[in-house]
Amino acid sequence: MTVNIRATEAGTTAEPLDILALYRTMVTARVTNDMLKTRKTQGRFPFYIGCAGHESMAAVVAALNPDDWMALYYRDLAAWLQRTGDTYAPLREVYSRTTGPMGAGRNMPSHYSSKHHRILPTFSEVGALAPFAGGIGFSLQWHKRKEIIMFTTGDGGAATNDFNVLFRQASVHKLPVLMVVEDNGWAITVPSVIQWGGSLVEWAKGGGVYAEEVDGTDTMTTYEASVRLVEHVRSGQGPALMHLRLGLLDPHSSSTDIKSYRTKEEIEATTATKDPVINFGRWLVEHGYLQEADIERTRKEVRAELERAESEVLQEPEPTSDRVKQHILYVPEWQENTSRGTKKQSSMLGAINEALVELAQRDPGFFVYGQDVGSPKGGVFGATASLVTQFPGRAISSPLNEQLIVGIAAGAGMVDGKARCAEIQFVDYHQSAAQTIRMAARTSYQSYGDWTVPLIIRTKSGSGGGGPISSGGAGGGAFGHSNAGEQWFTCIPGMITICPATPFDAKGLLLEAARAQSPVTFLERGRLYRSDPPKDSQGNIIQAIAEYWNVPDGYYTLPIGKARRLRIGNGPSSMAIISWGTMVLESCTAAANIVNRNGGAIEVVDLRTLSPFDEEAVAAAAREANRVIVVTEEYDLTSFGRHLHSWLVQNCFYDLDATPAFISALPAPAAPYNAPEENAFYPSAKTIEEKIEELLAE
Ligand SMILES: Cc1ncc(C[n+]2csc(CCOP(=O)(O)OP(=O)(O)O)c2C)c(N)n1
Repeated sequence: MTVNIRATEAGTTAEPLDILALYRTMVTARVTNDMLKTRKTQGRFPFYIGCAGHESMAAVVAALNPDDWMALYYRDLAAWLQRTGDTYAPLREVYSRTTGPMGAGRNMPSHYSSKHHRILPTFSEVGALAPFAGGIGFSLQWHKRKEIIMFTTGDGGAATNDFNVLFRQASVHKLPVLMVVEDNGWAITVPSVIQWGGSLVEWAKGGGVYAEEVDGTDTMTTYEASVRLVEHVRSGQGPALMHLRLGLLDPHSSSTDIKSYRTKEEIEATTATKDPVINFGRWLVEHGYLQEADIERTRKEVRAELERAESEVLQEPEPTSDRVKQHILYVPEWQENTSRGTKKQSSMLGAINEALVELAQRDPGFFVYGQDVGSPKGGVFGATASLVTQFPGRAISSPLNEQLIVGIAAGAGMVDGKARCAEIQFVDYHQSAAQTIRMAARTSYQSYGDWTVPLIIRTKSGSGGGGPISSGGAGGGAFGHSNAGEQWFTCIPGMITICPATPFDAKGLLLEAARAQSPVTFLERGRLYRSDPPKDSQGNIIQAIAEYWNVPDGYYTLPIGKARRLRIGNGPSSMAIISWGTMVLESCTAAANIVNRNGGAIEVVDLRTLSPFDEEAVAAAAREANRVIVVTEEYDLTSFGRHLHSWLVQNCFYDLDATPAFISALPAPAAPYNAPEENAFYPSAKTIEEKIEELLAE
């Protein structure tokens, strides 16, 4: 029987509600839950987290259109079933079958995910999908699409930074986002009064968001409220928040003993009054849609169907260990791509401006999002100045919140399958976005390649303004403005990290980064933005690298993961210096000074891409020179430079005539502001020169 509940609502485009199908979906969720709970206690799999008490979420999903986007959390089995109708999927995931659509058996059960059904990949980190959901909403609005996104979380989840970021993304930009807080009264053992002060609804309204408190134990009330809220969002009036009151009928998860933190009376009262499946069944009988006997008959039918499905699923293949490295990283396959444009002398900042304009020209969906980037100044460093003039609206100024920025670009990339660019003003300030960045990089692995997060994070990094360190004071960036940054990104599986040293490489690599399906961190060294090519101590420009200050007009790309090998001097190299960014310029100066004095040649390997780095080039350089120095601007603690040094020892030991040397900044938080301490903090051409002399003498 179909009840066209929304037919009376003027202007609605939604499908009429099939009330009995909705009930059956809720029963299916509950019966699946009860069956899997038992299977867990029988030791059939390691973990289960259930949905009992949250089945009315099916009614919220019924108020959405099938092409709307959803970011669910682990209690949303009913929402999953209402959208997909796929009763096999929860069984496939719980039994880790390769046929599982949420991660091919790779993730814990109840982590809903399906690109096909527009369900974002649920993370175990509570609330972590929220900033991505804001990015999805941003993209839908940008493309003037009719779909909306629903984000769900528990009452505990409402307290996370991530959720508060989504709230701000949605309210500031008036995004088409429905936020549903499924308040079952508990976050493991903590009651929901601990999660926020006052009223959630009033809090939302104060931020300019339409909000309602809804009784989620009553399915028809939930459905009607959902229709109202969804229509508000779809009409373009901005986001809405639903505070959905529910009861938690089971323990938090299979790992929790419910009686250890909830009283017998409270559990009994919750069971008696807050069961949405029982309440809805009663309502259907009272209103003549079902007979009393239909309740038990439905349950039995569903149970029989699920047992049949389970026996089929148990015949399906299990993952094998040989796939453990699949879907970690997607480096684009480079195609030789030489620009026919005229070459001109350019700064790195000019080259970055050009690359961003090229991207905007080629892709109408490309934008840069970050603090100040939409101002005529083009961000504090001027990297988006050309974009602002030539493509107004494609450089968009954001609120001051780095997690918010990354979430917008990451989510938007998930809609389009193409990288959008987040600008983080100084790499030191990426820290509030660290979780979102890590999740973005994990997504393809977790979802077994179903979802990817194409994303570029451009950020100023390393020592402050001016030219290379040897040309003067290091810049006064001090705390908060001068961290190298690669130590924070090269340790993230699934992340590409690039750090160019020259304008030519900066443009070509930035254009290639936009082709990647894995997120890319693009470290722009502040000292290189306006730097000239490096010189030796006699003031001669070092030709081996100077040519890369000539930048062609138009589009060209350079390969990710390939180093540039620079030979300073003539003949076989007596030393290989491995570096990147500003330290390439310092290394070239040091090498030129030595070669001027001693003759011969020294090779400077400019890694360009730090992760994945060019192992072949590094090994070849070590094999030829038999002596190696790694030079990094990072502080001397666990760092990318240390990793590279250790890699050399492990892989090139028998090619080396001396212990590989390591040069870095000091093990201090950052370079101090005053010049004497600052200069003592960073390595410079002088430090490198001394080390070369020392190592050559060994
Ligand atoms: C960021 C984060 N912190 C802690 C945890 C551990 N944890 C898992 S579920 C949970 C409680 C979540 O409560 P709530 O959002 O109210 O959802 P409920 O389980 O009650 O439905 C906690 C603390 C986590 N997964 N993620």
